[in-house]
Amino acid sequence: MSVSIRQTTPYEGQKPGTSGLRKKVSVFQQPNYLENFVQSIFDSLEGFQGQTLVLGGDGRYFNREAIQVILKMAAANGFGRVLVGQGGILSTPAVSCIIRKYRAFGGIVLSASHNPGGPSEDFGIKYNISAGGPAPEAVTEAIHARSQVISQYKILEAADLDLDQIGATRLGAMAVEVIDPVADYAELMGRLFDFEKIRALFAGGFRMRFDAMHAVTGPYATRILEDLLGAPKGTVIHGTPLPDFGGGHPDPNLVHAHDLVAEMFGANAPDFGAASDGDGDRNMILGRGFYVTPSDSLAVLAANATLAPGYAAGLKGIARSMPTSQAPDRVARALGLPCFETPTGWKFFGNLLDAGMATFCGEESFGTGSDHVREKDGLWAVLMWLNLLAELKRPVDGIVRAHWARYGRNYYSRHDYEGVDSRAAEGLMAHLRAHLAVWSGQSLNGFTVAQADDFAYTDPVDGSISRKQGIRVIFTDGSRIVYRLSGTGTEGATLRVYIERFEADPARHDQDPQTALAGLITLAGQLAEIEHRTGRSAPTVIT
Ligand code: VG1
Ligand code: CO
Repeated sequence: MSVSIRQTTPYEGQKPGTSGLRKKVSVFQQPNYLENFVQSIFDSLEGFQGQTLVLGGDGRYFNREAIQVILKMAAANGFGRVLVGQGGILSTPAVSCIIRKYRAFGGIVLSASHNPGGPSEDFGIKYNISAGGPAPEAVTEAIHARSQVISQYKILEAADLDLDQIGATRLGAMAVEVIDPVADYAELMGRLFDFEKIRALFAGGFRMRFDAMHAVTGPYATRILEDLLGAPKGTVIHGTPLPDFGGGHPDPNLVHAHDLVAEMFGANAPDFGAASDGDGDRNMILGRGFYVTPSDSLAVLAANATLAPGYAAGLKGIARSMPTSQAPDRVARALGLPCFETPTGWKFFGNLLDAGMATFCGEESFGTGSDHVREKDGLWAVLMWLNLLAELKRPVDGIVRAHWARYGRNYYSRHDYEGVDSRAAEGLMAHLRAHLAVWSGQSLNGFTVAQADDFAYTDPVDGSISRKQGIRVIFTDGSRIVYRLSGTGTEGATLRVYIERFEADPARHDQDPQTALAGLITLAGQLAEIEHRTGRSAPTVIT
């Protein structure tokens, strides 16, 4: 087997977004497109000779082909060993877990997360650092810069490897270990949660449905919930990862997890429902006829964290992304914990977790996690909820209502306008930026603006500054409207509008969020001239 140095020319726009490089499969299938990006990753790193790389993906279309290419390139570039998930499967949190456990140099995750898969859908690639988390901005910028000047890449001339047999093999001088994708992750979960108590819960007749959405969590959920915790067979639905996710969006929200939602809001609903996304880092939590917003979920988990053995000593702090509701802040205040507000994207939590400044983190976009890994973790959140349910012996809605009664309710909703013309979206953001100073201090439709700005974040650990992370209009009663453009889409632009209002009075905790937020929703449309600028009279997705 010999190493080839192949000549190549750069592709424009190999720029990682909120979470790696995401493009249509057809873009990745262009000659050298994947190779250029992988070589740009390796060229941006130092000191990996002889070290370990973790490699796996969510099983979507092009996953296996990409893994074969990356294995040969890792060998040619001098990695000592690659740990690759059987069948090319590893969830994002499992990659993070395995990097940390085996002290790997880093990892590569192949996924476009919640975006659809298939020949005409999306693919993605993301590099994770030795701490287990997504590469920080300095690294992703270096990768992008490299991709714009790349002229050659290295690859081993070798036959494809069998990814389906667990065991050790070699690719030139590099060791390749095909590993059980679930084992290390399941072992970690067993150390954080009281599996005995959860087993007893299921043995007592507690019923759950977990929708893996034909994505990566199928094998994880089946092993952990059904095999280890004794949930009845069939608890996990859509449990086989498919290259096209069965034609659906593997996005765990009220719109895309429709089968689960129908069951949880129908007659004879199970006690607990949950779903995860393409790569297993997101979660949606449902009770019987009840939806828990991700922001509330983070707040409830933080408030009850000490019930799980892994967090019995208490939390060091809580961190949430800026657009996430302020419900977790109220818990932090009550517990006397520091609370951090970071830009959107899990990479911003890494330093806080490494420095021991935060233990739980979350995003409104169905992301929850802790310092056990450096990614958000869908099944972790589900197990954390199961542990609470086993301890509190109350239904999901009862737990959340009691939480609101104690802390107040942060009504919250996100309105997405997908596939908007990119120039119109840029224009809308520019319009908002131009008006920030004008709106400050003004009363708009009866809401008085306390502060209007473009969110900038200074990392408290390394002092790095990230600017232009979203427009915030904050009102004197703590209500907020936030606008930002998605960094994960592959078609046109997606405008996200986040709306939040606090309600202290328990007598008013039973409203529909869209009704409770109606005044702010109208104002959000007016301030950004959404209909005029995008031609859209309603959002595509409301969560
Ligand atoms: C979205 C979410 C963000 C999340 C990111 C990656 O980003 O809003 O909170 O971190 O997806 O999640 P954006 O830029 O489209 O708003 V995942 O599960 O796709 O890795
Ligand atoms: Co994801």
